[in-house]
Amino acid sequence: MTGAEAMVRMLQLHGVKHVFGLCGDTSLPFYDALYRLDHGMQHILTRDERSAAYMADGYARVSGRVGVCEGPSGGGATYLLPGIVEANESSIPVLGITTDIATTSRGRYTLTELDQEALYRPLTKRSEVIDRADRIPEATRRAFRTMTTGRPGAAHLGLPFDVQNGQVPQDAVWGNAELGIFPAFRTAPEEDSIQRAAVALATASMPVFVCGGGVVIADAEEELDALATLLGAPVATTVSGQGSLAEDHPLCLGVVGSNGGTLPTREVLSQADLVIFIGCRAGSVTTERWRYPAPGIRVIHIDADPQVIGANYQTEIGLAADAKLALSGILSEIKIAQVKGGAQLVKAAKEKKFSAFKELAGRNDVPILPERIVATLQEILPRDATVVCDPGTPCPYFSAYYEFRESGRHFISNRAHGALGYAMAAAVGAHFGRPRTKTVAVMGDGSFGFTAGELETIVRLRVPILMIVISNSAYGWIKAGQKTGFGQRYYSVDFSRTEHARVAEAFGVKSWKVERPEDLKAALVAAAEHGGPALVDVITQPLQDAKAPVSEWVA
Ligand SMILES: Cc1ncc(C[n+]2csc(CCOP(=O)(O)OP(=O)(O)O)c2C)c(N)n1
Ligand SMILES: [Mg+2]
Repeated sequence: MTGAEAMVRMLQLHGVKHVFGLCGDTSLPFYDALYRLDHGMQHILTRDERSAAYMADGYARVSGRVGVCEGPSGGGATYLLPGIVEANESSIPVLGITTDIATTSRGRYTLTELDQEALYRPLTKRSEVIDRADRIPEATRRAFRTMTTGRPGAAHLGLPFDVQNGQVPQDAVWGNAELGIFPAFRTAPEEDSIQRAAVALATASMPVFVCGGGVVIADAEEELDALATLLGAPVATTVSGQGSLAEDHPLCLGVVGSNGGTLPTREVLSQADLVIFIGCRAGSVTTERWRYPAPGIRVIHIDADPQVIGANYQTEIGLAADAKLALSGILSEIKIAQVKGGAQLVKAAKEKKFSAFKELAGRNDVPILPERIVATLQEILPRDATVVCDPGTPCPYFSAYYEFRESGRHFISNRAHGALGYAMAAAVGAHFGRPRTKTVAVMGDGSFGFTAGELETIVRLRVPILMIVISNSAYGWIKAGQKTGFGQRYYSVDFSRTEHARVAEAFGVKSWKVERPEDLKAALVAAAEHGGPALVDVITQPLQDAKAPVSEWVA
């Protein structure tokens, strides 16, 4: 068979069902193989490779399967990059396939020539441009094994034109479907560290868990619930860690940190005498630049990546292991745990946080307050809805105030790099990954401008997502930074108002524009119940005037 055919078969053998991408000259043999072979995969044609990669990312986050995206040489390879970086840094397995000029055309000023392997190398767990057709199967197996084992992450495979047309022996084409699902080949912690962790947890007076994305990635929600409940210990999460525990669980404190954390949640963290980081890098946002928890606190750190442990906090007990295996190990070792008073602390903190929120959500201010949007969506969306948030207004507001009442991946935001223009495409991918639940994209108007062309894809494929635009005619987050840190010297942050609903309508999306708070609920209900793609443009209070849960501005 040809190299292109072998690539298609290798994807199929690893359980791939969806490929997001955009065509190009160097991709013609690959596309022809996709056309000719019976493989059961759906190709989702996008209007920008950036979107294709974000779709693959959103798909992987909700499905637990490797997301696959593809694009051609040159511009395709450079445009696919942002989504690959985000996925890699967020520990999400996304395979980026780029096609390339023929190996025989290298060094001759061939159109679109680029050192793709070098370009992707620092941004992926593995980058490989395959120079011989017969190496395609082995390189693909290596890519899947790399992406789904250890700390999950992205990989890149380059397919030169002549390699796609080369020959591959039939018997080389085999794969392991288990490597299409993550995490694969989980690693267990050492016996001794499990016992020490169990003793430390049982004897601490107020252990507090701080969970990053790793708990949901490892599917360790049940084990976490059991351990936290046994101990009576609060569970805080990072933005990416939402879903580690259902957010209405009596022990779930919600999001801590500078983006979505609030003073009452921070106070609970300050009461801890032992912090257990799980699948969490203890980075700048989660820890408010390494101030909360305070340095010097006793720390247990569980992470699949040993590099993370002890990087930011001196760590008493490190468990370089899969979160599910580590937590169940500790659970089986804890003898008599005295139930701590975590539930009371959590209850008091949440009451404080939500009473301030509810007051604002109930106001009839024009422009509409962000709190009103969050509260209305909380009221009308199904429990298991997936919400994808862009940076700007959406991320901190949903992180702080929207309660995801089912554990698992129901909240998605691109927290590694926070590039604008993520949510619409990631929501499309999330829909393909979990089509039976409602998927919602909440965008800033800045983000909408990055990604509007993808409305055509959404209409063509009739993707029934609900899109909400927070319209404030500004790069509000930066404007808020100029307000609080730079004496309100607003410089080059305002743009003109776009009629997002009319733009979407022109693409064929059913749309609403809402300016008055009393009209918000009816529009959101109608849009959520509309069977196809729907968009609600909400004229919203400028972020610099809002009481956003962003600690830099509160202080
Ligand atoms: C690609 C990219 N460029 C620049 C930034 C820096 N940035 C962070 S938030 C923000 C403003 C976001 O504006 P908008 O999407 O309108 O949301 P708002 O803050 O107004 O709610 C900018 C420019 C970024 N995150 N991503
Ligand atoms: Mg804006």
